[in-house]
Amino acid sequence: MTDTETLRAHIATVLARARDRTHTLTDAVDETDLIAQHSPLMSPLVWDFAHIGNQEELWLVRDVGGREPVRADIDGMYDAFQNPRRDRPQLPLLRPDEARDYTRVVRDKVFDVLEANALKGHRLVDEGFAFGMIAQHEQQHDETMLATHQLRAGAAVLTAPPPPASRAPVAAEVLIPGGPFTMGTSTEPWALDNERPAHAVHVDAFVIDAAPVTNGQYLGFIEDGGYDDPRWWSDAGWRHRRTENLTAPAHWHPDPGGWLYTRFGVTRPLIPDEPVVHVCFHEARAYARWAGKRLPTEAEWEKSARFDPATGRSRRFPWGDDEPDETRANLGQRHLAPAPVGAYPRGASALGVHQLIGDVWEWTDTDFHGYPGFTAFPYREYSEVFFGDKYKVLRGGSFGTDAVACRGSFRNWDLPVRRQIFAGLRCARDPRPGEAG
Ligand code: AVJ
Ligand code: FE
Repeated sequence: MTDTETLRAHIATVLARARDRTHTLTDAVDETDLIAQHSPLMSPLVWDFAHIGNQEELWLVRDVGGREPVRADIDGMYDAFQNPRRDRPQLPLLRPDEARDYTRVVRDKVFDVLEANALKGHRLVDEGFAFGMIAQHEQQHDETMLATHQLRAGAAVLTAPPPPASRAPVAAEVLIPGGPFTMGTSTEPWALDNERPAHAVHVDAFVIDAAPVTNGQYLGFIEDGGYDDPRWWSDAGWRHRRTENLTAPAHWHPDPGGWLYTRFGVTRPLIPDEPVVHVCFHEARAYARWAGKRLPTEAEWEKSARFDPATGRSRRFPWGDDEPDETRANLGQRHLAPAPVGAYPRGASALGVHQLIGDVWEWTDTDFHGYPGFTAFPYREYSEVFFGDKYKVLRGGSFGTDAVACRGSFRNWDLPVRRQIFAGLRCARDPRPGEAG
């Protein structure tokens, strides 16, 4: 096979994987459930479904393919900026069967375009970028739809085997040496605009947790009265904790026998060594303060994940440059839960930090900004319009993130009050005197 044929086959595989997942998420519930709004924070599932098709039509059928529109009349309805999530149920949306037909018609045309395209000669198609961007877009909405499933009431409809039960020993913390490292990328072909360009960043020596904070550790914060002690919270965080009356992560329920939690319609006792999930930035920050630590900066997180002290290079993933597989990371909704600490020793970074990729998104202490030399590509509304001090960066991906939309340089962001996403944390701290060698 030529390189172009190999790339086409790869694109076909990731597009098909995304569509299979979209169907898993939408076939699992009935028509009423697809149209319903399960939370004002989320779209009806059927909006995500048709929006996936509409973005694919805009970029791959019309722009890359130069073909006639399939449904130009629905562009406005599926433009996320014209329609806030809470208003989407009121739109005259495509019915579930129409959304299914529409996305299939678009996909058939995309395969046609893919066959005809040289995948080089223009920045949008070089190395299949636009196709990779659209596969990532569908997977991002699939993760959002999975979060909608977590918010919907009723019996369980999704199934998956549990994450690996193995628990390799993991140190408590790892010292990361001070010095420069390369942050971001200029070579990763499907990296999105906000991951670019590669640039040198100096980071002072710091200490980072070797694993995400677990339910058991987080319970220590709760039992110590952490939710009632303003010392651990920022002013904005404390105000938010009071207005929303936060007392525990979302989906936790106190029970005479201990805490229970509900996940995708099933209620169980907490697993103590499973990473905590469904905490907002304010809770993550308060936990870190209580623990005598802080959240890592985004640069610290990325250095922990990518820096190889033997070569001075930044790797694509913690374990090296090879694509993720099921022995390295808990990704892609393969399991419907984060894996216990120690489940992925083969996924550890060069410096011995575990479970950076997959399991839970990790809140960082950094606002979402463009890197030096950032240019919006191919559209400002992907990243640039969110830059500023309102959004916090999250890193690493969750069990609901597909491998195509996850790498050491990948950046996610959300408001500091959001906790419907699959977000947890790990802590960092400054070295103690003498500790940094
Ligand atoms: C990168 C996850 C914040 O879902 O809002 C989907 C991804 N952008 N459609 C989001 C996205 C446009 C985005 N996040
Ligand atoms: Fe979108």
